[in-house]
Amino acid sequence: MGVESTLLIIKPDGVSRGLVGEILTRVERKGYKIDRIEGVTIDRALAEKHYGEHKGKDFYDDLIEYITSGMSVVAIIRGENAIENLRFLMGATNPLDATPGSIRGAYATSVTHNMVHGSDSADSAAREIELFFPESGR
Ligand code: IDP
Ligand code: MG
Repeated sequence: MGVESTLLIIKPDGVSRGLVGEILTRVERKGYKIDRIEGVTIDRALAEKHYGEHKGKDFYDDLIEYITSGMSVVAIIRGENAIENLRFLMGATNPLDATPGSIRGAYATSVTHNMVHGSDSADSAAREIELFFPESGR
């Protein structure tokens, strides 16, 4: 609650489909600020740290393959209740469950390729921001 920072990732399909501007526009129009942003091809080591909680699950290998498959855009997003609200803007993990007005509901077609990532808690946000922007000084 209050003013929070969270990590947004526009996954490789979002970048390759040319939806970076569309997604950032939604985030900015909601009222959030982009504190840091960069394009990066996530390597395997970073992907495994970021998604460590999912190691051993049946979709893990596909997930690592997907997130390392091309350039992503990673950003620190800041504002009121940013963590929960950004996930609300993104919609449910499975685009079939996401409302059509959400990012996943509007643009994504499968739970594997679901376009965006947002930190799911204050602890996750701190950990993920440190992972992708170690110099950010939190
Ligand atoms: P989240 O991205 O909404 O937080 P998580 O459960 O943390 O969802 O899963 C991380 C990512 O792993 C998802 O965004 C999606 O890309 C992938 N994923 C999650 N569940 C499945 C599944 O059941 N099948 C295939 N991929 C999945
Ligand atoms: Mg998650």
